[in-house]
Amino acid sequence: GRLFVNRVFHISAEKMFDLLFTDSSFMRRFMDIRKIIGASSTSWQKEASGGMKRTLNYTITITNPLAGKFSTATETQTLYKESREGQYYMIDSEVYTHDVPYHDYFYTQNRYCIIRNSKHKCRLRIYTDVKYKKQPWGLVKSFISKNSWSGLEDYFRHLEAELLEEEAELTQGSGDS
Ligand code: YK8
Repeated sequence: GRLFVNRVFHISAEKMFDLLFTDSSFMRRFMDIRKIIGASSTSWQKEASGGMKRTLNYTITITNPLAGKFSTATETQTLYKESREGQYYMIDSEVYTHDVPYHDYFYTQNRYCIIRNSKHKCRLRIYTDVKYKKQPWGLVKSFISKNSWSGLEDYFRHLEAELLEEEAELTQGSGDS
């Protein structure tokens, strides 16, 4: 896998969780810019294992010429029971893109760690892996991974940039350090 984001933000851990994992205006705006449309989400629900789960459905707009212009996607997010509100959050997200070539071969697993650094700061880590449901032959596998990595890199670079903008707005004149 790859570590796409690893940075300290001047945003509390709790706020970071709210921005990324609730129906926040930040996330709605970000999806708008990425042309991710028709998003719907279940609420966070308690699991027997002690963790929490929610499922999102949306349609992504694709710029890769090798795929169609749109694909529906399902994202299942699991908040691990080891998470501690305001301190430490670990979320695994599995994303299935249903309408891209070879969609029955792969999915994407993203791991988000939000770690409290101080009252107003947290570290965000986003680690991504392309997983295979069935073993494709070598040529297909490298085709899938090459095209997935480029799309994922673009997405998470952009997310990081938007979070930095949000940080600038939030700290604007607040005097927090
Ligand atoms: C989530 C992984 C692959 C897919 C895409 C496929 C190209 C076609 C591959 C063929 C377009 C928001 C991606 C990047 C679309 C976007 C997905 C996002 C960024 C030619 C073999 C959507 C995180 C996420 C996970 C998987 C990404 C797709 O929050 O290249």
